[in-house]
Amino acid sequence: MTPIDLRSDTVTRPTAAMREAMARAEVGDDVYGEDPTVNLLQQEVAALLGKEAALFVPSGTMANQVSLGVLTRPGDEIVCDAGAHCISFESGALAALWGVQARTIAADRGLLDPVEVEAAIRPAGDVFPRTRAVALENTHNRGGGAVYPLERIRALGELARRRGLHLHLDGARLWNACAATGIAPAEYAREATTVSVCLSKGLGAPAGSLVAGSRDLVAEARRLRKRLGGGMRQAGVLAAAGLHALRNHRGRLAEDHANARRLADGLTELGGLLPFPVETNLVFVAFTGRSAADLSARLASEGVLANPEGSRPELLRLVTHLDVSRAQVDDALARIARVLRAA
Ligand code: TLP
Repeated sequence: MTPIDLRSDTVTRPTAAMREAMARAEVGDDVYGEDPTVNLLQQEVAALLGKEAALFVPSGTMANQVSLGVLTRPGDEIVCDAGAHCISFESGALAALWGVQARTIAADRGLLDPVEVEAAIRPAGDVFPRTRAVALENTHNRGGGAVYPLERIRALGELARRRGLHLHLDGARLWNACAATGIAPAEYAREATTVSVCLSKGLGAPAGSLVAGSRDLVAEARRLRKRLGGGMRQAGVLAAAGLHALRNHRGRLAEDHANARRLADGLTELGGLLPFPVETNLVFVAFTGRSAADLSARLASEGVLANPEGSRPELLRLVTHLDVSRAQVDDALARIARVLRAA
């Protein structure tokens, strides 16, 4: 029985065409700035995001942390949603690397409200941490793949400007937000001081993320990347995969979203409770009286891989992606139905 892997959109394997692009890539030493394929990828992503410059880094975690590292100083505070990836799933990096703390807001679907953000900004004074930045996530992972309304981002941008704060946008799945709404990446990124985007989620590249911002900030990000050991040498083989993904796989994200909706409908028919509407490629589901850990183990024995989401004991997360076809979604639903019947 072939497993159907719905744990994450990070599990995709490079396609044959992507591997070919990787094999053909022109490369050089990127620590010297001499890898032409990395340079091209950085230019393309900067242009897509409407920023002066961009920097290729190995992972989304490094992209977020290098961004937050350039925006803050030790003792500063950032404001973000309580479930934000940059504080929930990055091994305590914000505190460990930069000496920065987070003031969190329990935001509906992870989408920050400007009024609540403003209330969370510290007053001036020696005793207070200095609020330095607001961190957003679009789409929001723990918000079930929620898409930020553009107006909300604009309002947060206006607030940040008025209060002298930076805005960091974790756009690991920004491409999914764009596919869901038709809004251009640069529109979502306009208000942000720094933006991180991933090539290895929905786009299907084997590794790689970028940080985008002003030329000066990106130069500083380059320094922090080196400090963290993220200066890669002939990284053009990875950048080539990223370029291929950007040029060929953004257009197909709508398929993943349609598959996610199909999965969600099927799960609802099986008695699953969906805490959030499905807007993109993430599906959260709970089955009353069943722990997600137990269900995840039982599903694995039927060849359906899905992880407990972690924020509630009964919540499972299922993710559609490049390596899951519509037929496999139907097959997964049939297998899930069997597991639910059996136990
Ligand atoms: N998220 C992973 C897990 O860490 C949860 C996943 O499977 O969804 N920002 C966001 C919004 C993310 O969802 C992720 C990955 C990252 C950053 C970090 O990217 P990587 O894994 O490349 O460090």
